[in-house]
Amino acid sequence: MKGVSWWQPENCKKLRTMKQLILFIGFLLIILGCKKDKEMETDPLFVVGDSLNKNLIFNNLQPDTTLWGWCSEDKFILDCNNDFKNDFELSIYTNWVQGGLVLASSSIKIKTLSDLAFISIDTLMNPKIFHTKDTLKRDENWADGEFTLFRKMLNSFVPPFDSYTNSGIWNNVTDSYLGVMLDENKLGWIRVDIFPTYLIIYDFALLK
Ligand SMILES: [Ca+2]
Repeated sequence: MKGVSWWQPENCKKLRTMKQLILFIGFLLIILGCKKDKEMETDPLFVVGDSLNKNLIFNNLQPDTTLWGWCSEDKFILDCNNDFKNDFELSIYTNWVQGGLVLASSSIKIKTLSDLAFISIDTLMNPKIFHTKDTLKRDENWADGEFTLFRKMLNSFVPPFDSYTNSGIWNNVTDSYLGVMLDENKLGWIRVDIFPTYLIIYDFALLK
């Protein structure tokens, strides 16, 4: 009986199909491997305040921006990823009485300006305070909308008169960072000083 040769046309065709399948699987594995590497590259520990991070879009305000909001709202709008679309707004309004000698009220806020902008908040809806070298994670509590950083109100109507009621956790907080996120996964920060009657914005950054 004659042996069956592999080099019959039908078997050659099968061999070609198998080769193509192996090549395809190999190609698929390479693609998946690259994707995993990329995910690992873009998901490192994000260290707040690390302006040397090469994956950052870093905006250093020169000079630093101070907002007073003296008897009218003063605000600063941030475009963290430089795409000409507004992302966040910091604002202050202070109201003074008795010829500007006595503070009647002060309100300092941050708000998101786009659907894909979020602020890291604590369980009481206060924007969280971060310091240099803190780690910001994607699984923080994130929220959009308007949030009070600090509010101060003069009590003129019930005892004890002329006392102040404070709310918000950003009371005399210096060289600290707001944690922000854009486009659902791009982490960033805004570095500020917040005082009861003014605030200073130093720089802001966002992962590319
Ligand atoms: Ca933007």
